[in-house]
Amino acid sequence: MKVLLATRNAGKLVELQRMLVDGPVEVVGLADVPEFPEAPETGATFAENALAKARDAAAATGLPSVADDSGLAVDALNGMPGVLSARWCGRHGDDVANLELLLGQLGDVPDERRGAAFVCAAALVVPGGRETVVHGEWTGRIVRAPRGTNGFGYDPIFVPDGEERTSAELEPQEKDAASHRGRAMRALLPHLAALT
Ligand code: ITT
Repeated sequence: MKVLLATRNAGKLVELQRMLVDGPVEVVGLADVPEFPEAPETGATFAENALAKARDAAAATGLPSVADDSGLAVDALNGMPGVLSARWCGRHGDDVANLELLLGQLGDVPDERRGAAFVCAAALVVPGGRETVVHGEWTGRIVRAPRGTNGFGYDPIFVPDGEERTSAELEPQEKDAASHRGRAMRALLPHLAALT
């Protein structure tokens, strides 16, 4: 059974493929299917956006589709950038500008008030069938300067609880074992297995 990973974010795609490579289904990316228009991300929640993206992909391709909507919720910014994480600086997908803006907004906020969480909602939509949404969260804090080259997005400024390294300094397997996306994908696995 083929399942489409409906993301245009290269960093996410690498992680999703890595997590599902030994899973119960064969995963394909958007590069393997005919192009279709990108769904606008207008939802107020990660779950709404993930479902909208997975529904669009399933309708356009006829394949069971998985979409991930994720972001960083920063305590001192009342949970922002949240669903706006990919375009916090005003340009979609400019990871460096997003991260620099966020660091500037936090400024000198003391360590004890630099708490944050990565959040992931993952949706699985089967054409004409079931819709499933699962969640994963990864708590930690925001450091004062970026460190590390692994991962993508806000990884260089996020230190997970119990760690001194940023998530961009973790090995890929270490990130997957603890991350919001890893948790969500492990929750999705039984639903993927049920497709076969
Ligand atoms: P698709 O909708 O095509 O999947 P997107 O980049 O638009 O791609 P989102 O709207 O879900 O996806 O944005 C997620 C943003 O949150 C992403 O651009 C990163 O900046 C950030 N993010 C999510 N997961 C992350 C992770 O594991 N590490 C670092 N940053 C992450």
